[in-house]
Amino acid sequence: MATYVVVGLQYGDEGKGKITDVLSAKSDYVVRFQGGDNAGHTVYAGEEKFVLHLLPSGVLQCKGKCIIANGVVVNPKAFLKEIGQLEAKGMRTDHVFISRRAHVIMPYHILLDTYREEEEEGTHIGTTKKGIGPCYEDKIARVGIRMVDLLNPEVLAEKVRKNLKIKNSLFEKYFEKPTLEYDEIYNEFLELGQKLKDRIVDTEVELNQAIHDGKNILFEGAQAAMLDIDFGTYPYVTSSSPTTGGVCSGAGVPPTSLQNLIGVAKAYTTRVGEGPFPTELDNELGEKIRQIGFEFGATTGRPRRTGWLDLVSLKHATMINGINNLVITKLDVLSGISPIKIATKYKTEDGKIIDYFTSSTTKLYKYEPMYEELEGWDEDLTKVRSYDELPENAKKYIEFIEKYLGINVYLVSVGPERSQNIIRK
Ligand code: 2SA
Ligand code: GDP
Ligand code: MG
Repeated sequence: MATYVVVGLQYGDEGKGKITDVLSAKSDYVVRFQGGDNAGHTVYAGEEKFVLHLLPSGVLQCKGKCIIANGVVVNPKAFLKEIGQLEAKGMRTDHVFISRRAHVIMPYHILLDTYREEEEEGTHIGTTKKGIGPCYEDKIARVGIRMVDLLNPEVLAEKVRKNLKIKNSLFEKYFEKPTLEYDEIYNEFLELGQKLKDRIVDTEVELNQAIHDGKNILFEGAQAAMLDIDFGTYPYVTSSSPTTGGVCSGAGVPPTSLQNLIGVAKAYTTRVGEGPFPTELDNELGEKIRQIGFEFGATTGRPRRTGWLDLVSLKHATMINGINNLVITKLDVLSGISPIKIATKYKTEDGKIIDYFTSSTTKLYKYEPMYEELEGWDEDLTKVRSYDELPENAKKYIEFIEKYLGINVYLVSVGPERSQNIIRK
């Protein structure tokens, strides 16, 4: 048996989709364990570009099964749309299954998410407005609708009625917005359940059997450690656990079954949405990185904020995740930039020098990153395929990261395509 977990170590968009796609060619299972269609995972297959949102990025290459496990929140309409898009391109989708336990994103979740973001006095998180937070709220409040409920007309009717009573009152009285019609929602979701019924299964049973049978399983994280509901920059986070710990509860597999914990980090940092970003480059250089790295939201198209690599936050992320294999992506984007800065410490508001991350988001806004400067390189890296061929300064950059984190970089990505990888022996 071999199990692999691919997680993001920064604020998302590290290139997890590309890495998952590459690894999935040898997988019997590729599993999403948290998040929903807020994710945007880009995969280039030859000339063709795919952006996966809810479906595992292994869907293109995996010869086995693709699983959307219990920890994911599922918008059935988004699911069918994505399936339809793949089928229109002649891709196979009969190997995609959803957990009976996964919670359903309902229209009122999307509206709540949207209205909150639009509220003048609210805390603007900069969400993707896909209803992710409100759906997880209902799950925790034990009033959520699960995939299995779509297959039971009586249960669905009761749950929709109860939820609408509360949500409609909120829409009407608090947000001063139109209310939703029961019949429309009930009928629509009953029909969606019928369309999906052959794909709704007990995924935890199958996954544990697969572990027992020694299959290759790849767990694919969405978002990233610094957006984790517990360990990220709360409240500017997503509402799930995108860390390796989230795999166990999000897919129903035991911690002892997780072997290769692969952390993906960009050679610099990006963040989309609100929240602290100590190494942000809100200037011309930041704009240059945005253009060269094509840093725009894969789901919403929003420009991503850009900045230097932050090893203090990366160390926090590798610690929480227990990462034993590191992947550095987008090294090619740094060609032509010199010097390159890397944050290794923070200066607190009272002048103290620290090298650990803080739980206080308010304080983090006031921390100043302290940088080491490394000389850059001018060479184009996109055709480099072996570590030895990299310019000396690019190697020094990689080795600086390895030394600070105490973890080996086993793959360096130098372009968006499947073949643009340097694998360290
Ligand atoms: P949400 O929608 O409730 O999960 O938003 C909460 C925060 O989580 C961030 N978030 C993301 N950050 C990076 N990438 C994501 N996926 C898309 C992409 C984003 C896009 O791949 O580019 O297209 O804008 C993603 N999904 C959620 C979000 O920005 C909030 O900070
Ligand atoms: P994910 O959410 O972590 O899967 O990442 P996204 O797909 O949202 O964003 C990563 C972007 O970088 C995508 O447009 C990828 O095609 C692209 N990408 C991935 N790896 C590399 C790389 O090594 N170099 C360059 N230039 N682009 C890359
Ligand atoms: Mg993304």
